[in-house]
Amino acid sequence: MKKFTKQTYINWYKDMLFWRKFEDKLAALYIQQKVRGFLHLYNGQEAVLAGALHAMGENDKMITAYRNHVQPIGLGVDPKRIMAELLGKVTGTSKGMGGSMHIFSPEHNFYGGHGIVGGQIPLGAGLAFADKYFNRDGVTLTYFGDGAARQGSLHETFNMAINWKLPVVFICENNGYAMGTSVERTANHDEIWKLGLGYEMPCGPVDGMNPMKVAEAMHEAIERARRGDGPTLLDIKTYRYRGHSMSDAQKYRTKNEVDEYKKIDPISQVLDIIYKKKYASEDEVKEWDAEVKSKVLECQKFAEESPFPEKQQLYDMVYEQEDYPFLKHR
Ligand SMILES: Cc1ncc(C[n+]2csc(CCOP(=O)(O)OP(=O)(O)O)c2C)c(N)n1
Ligand SMILES: [Mg+2]
Repeated sequence: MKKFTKQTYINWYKDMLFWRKFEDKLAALYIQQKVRGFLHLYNGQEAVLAGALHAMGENDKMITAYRNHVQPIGLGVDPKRIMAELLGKVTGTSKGMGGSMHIFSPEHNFYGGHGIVGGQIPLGAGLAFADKYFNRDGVTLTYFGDGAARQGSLHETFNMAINWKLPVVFICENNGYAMGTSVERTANHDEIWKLGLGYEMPCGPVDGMNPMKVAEAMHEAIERARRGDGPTLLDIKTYRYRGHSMSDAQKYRTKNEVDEYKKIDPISQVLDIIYKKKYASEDEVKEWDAEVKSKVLECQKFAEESPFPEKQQLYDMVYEQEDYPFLKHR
């Protein structure tokens, strides 16, 4: 695996801070009703992405659910286009037609952005099947939540993926809750990684607040998939600081619980290493913080100044079959 160097920690700090501030801005824009519909934020879970990116290869892909704004940024999509998408603007990644839950950019190996809980699990295996079938070097990182882990399609997918040794890594981003339902309440035991055992699929728990631990586990799983030994299930234990979506009164947990997780926040963990190893001074860190702030403002400016799509675009984006029987073509 690539070593963890001074640059790794600096990049992790800047990237994770940018993702968090980018989403804090989205939350503010949501309250101003500039972002409409749903908005599910990633705050707290950043180490899961930072660690994965460290271990991924050039042709590896990512697919996830609706908590999907920062992964494409990590894969190289221009964050201005993502903010524009959330504001419904024509300059967005899907010309403003997808919105918060449907960021998509196959050019950057990012396959969404899915609103149906667990719906992306079989799709991830499908992407991996295509890579195997066409002899392409590529591993698909298939993310889903702890709630999605209770969907039946997960079992059908696990069975096929291990039977055909597909190049896929199944990543349960276990943030403890599915909306307001805790993991403990959804099954007889709460160790989601054990779901792999019934399929003899390599599996295990991972500390999801620490990007180094995530990178190590991802590296092992990705390399296993790449050499043809099939899937792995990682149960990455993480936490979201904000509610499930913007409309969540959070009655199912205490403020104290949230504060306990903030003590092991991934961004502060990385900053501690930077200071301990004397990779940067406080003044340098302040400069990075200012850079992040102005990058977020640039995204906001771009998104707010971009136009909404023309009404005609609605018709350009609808599937239409001119000779479809029974319906009179318009
Ligand atoms: C098939 C389906 N059932 C229910 C919902 C409503 N719903 C949206 S998110 C969610 C919770 C999912 O929780 P989890 O998989 O843990 O992901 P997290 O939000 O914690 O990232 C539910 C039940 C849905 N979108 N799709
Ligand atoms: Mg969850």
